[in-house]
Amino acid sequence: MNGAESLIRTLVAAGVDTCFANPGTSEIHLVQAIDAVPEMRAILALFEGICTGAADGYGRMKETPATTLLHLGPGLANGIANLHNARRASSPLINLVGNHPDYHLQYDAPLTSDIATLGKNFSGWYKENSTAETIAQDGADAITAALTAKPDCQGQVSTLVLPADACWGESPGPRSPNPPPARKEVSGQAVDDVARILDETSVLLLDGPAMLEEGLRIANRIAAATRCQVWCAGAPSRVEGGPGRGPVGRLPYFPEHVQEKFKGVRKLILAGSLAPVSFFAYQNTPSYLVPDDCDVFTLAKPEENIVGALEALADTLKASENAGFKNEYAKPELPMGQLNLDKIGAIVAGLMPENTIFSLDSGGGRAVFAPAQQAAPHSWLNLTGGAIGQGGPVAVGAAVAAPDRRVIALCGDGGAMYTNQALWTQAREGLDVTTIIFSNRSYGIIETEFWRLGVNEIGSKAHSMLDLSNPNLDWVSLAKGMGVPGGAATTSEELIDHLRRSFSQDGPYLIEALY
Ligand SMILES: Cc1ncc(C[n+]2csc(CCOP(=O)(O)OP(=O)(O)O)c2C)c(N)n1
Repeated sequence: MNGAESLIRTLVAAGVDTCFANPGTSEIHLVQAIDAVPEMRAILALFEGICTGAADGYGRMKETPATTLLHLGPGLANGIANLHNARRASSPLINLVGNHPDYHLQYDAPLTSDIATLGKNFSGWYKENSTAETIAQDGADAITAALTAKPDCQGQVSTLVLPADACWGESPGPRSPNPPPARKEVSGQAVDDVARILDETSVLLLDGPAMLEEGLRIANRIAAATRCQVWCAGAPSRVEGGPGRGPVGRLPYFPEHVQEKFKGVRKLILAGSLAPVSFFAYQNTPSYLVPDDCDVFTLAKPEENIVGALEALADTLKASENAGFKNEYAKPELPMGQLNLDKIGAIVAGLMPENTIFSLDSGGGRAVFAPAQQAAPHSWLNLTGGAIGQGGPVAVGAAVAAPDRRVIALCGDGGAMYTNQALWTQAREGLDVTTIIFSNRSYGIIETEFWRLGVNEIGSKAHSMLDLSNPNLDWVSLAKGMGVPGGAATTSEELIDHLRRSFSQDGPYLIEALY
């Protein structure tokens, strides 16, 4: 058996059975090995940012890694923006990147580049000197690393750069999986310290696994027992929402709104989160957003057992099992007439199927968050690292990971153009993804930021850098050209019709919502 096949068999034996691929010549033996191992699913994407974003979405939903398959430095470079988002999401993910053998690198052939400088940027674990002897064990170690929470990288992207001769050389065969890594437990002292100080002036700030169903339920029991508030960080990788999962206040985007929200808060308790900082620097606002008169306590660090710490805290407080919040559905009324952001939010929340997975990008999709909270059970995947073009690719991976659930990608027209090839993979794989394009034909948020930064006139050249018209993007035609049906909506009635049509049929659908 060659090295490539020993690697693929090792991955599959450990449950890593999905590969989002865009290969080239240096990966041919890996392609051949994937072909030879029936349990490994291969999904082609036509741009590497789709492969990396899809692997991120898959990891967030499945909590086990998928792999990418990328072509040397340039292929990896094309995928980096979404690997940055994946690192910020702490997603388990394994990059397989082909490379020239050592003896070929010295000649500086055209595709030679410094892959380490690219790969170490976002990888918690990086290896580039595999041989046919070590490649299978390297694969097992890449999985362990991908599943390990670490304080220094806060992410679990493993990158295995594979010299072609490690793939084609004779190997000793596959390796057994390593034992699964466990999160570090929080000390009883930390739990007791927090239990002593929690009161109505406290905020429990959640992130990471605390945003899943169990963590939210326990946090709301603690809130009911102590009258503290429960907030989540600005962009947790995945938030479980819906009736019965408990209310959670979300930190706003703009720093002055965060400062406003902190009024009256004297104690901030971090549960898997970091103290909030401003997304960008502004001349008249601080970067660090915790007010001077608010003390910060750490219940659990991001790499620790956060849900276990919440459970121990609830036990210490003797918090009742019943957190007291309502377990009822509250579907918004469907509005009529010309679309605006609030109406789109209400319509999507009003019609969303149970257990929808939302994949958020730039654009107006945030308007869906609040109305969806009590409308139906769902998962919400945030834009974690601010690198736009995540929505479509993450939707691909989420749909592959959870084929029995509808995925709704909420994308700005600007952000969606970075990675519109996601539509082609959705069509080819028959994925149940409904894409809503929030079409304002501009880079709207940047225009807003322009005014905030004190620039009170946008000249014609500046305007042309923010304007997406002339020519207008025809999203319905773009989607059709990649095999995805859909339509445009300027009114609530049209949006309602398109959503109903999409939810009544299998496969992808795209709606351009002009507002
Ligand atoms: C990879 C990357 N490139 C550029 C940006 C800067 N950027 C932030 S938002 C934005 C425009 C978003 O436009 P759109 O998706 O149409 O949403 P809108 O702001 O109009 O609601 C850009 C270019 C970014 N965040 N990430």
